[in-house]
Amino acid sequence: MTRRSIGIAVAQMGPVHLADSRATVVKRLLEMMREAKARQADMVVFPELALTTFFPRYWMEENEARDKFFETEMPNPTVQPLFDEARKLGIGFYLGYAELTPEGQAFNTAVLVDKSANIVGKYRKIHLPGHTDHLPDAPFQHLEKKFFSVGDRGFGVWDSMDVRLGMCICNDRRWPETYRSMALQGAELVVLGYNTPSKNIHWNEPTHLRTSSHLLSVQGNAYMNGMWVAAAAKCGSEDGFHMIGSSVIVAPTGEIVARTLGEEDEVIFTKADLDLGTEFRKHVFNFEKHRSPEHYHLITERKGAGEPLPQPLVG
Ligand code: CDT
Repeated sequence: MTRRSIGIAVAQMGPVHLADSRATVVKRLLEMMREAKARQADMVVFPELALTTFFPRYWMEENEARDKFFETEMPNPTVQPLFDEARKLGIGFYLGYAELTPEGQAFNTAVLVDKSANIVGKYRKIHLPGHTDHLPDAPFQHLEKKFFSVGDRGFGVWDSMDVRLGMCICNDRRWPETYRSMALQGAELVVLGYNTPSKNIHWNEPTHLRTSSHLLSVQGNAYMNGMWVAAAAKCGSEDGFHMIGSSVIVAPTGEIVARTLGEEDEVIFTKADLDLGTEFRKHVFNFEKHRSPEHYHLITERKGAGEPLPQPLVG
């Protein structure tokens, strides 16, 4: 019997510098989209905030950030060639960008575009890392909490390109709730983009841990939810600020089946066997059979850690 599969490509991006125009970036994305299609991809995953440098590292007022780095329309004339090429080639994509709504709300957003170049899904990042104040002694800032509002759409899934898929963005990938919320809606694949600085500005975290914790997060959550995960980095040194690469495609086994080698623009591909996920969700992670939500109430009742729950006396 033929097994269900989807061709997934991840298009990692090397650095985008402050001086790089959106048009130059779109050219790079187009080139990788064509390569993805040539390798039989049904869809290609681009990074978080793919169209510009990772601007939350710079201190500035909101208005300046909005003028320089946000999109008020998607698609817009600069990004339109990507939509046109997707329609021509018959390939879907995930694209992360900074969204400014007509009402003036700012989000760290990703869209899911199908093979006819229709936007079929939109996700707004929920787990925003960083801070709102200026940290003059830090080597750089991480101002996502200043520039963006927390996403207002929850964790959705979409049936598109013959797969049920969900989206998240960067820091979301470190939180188990992200994947479980989508797995409980039957997600077979989660796609995401990220910009992860190799230095932690809050403590002296050894650099190698930045990559290993990224991999642990996506591999562990892929396995524990019986799903495929495809993660695309923007990486390398943007105007001297280095970010990790290691874009990956992870199977429901938790194993990495494709990983980038370098820190430049690079496409990786796999033909993902969707029935493999079904096996995991039928057996070890059969939610219906084995989950006990009556014991999980603290997960939605509490935000931070609190007092222990009263326990019956031993015996
Ligand atoms: N872009 C983004 O969300 N980056 C974060 C940095 C975390 S710093 C503790 C990430 O999770 O990769």
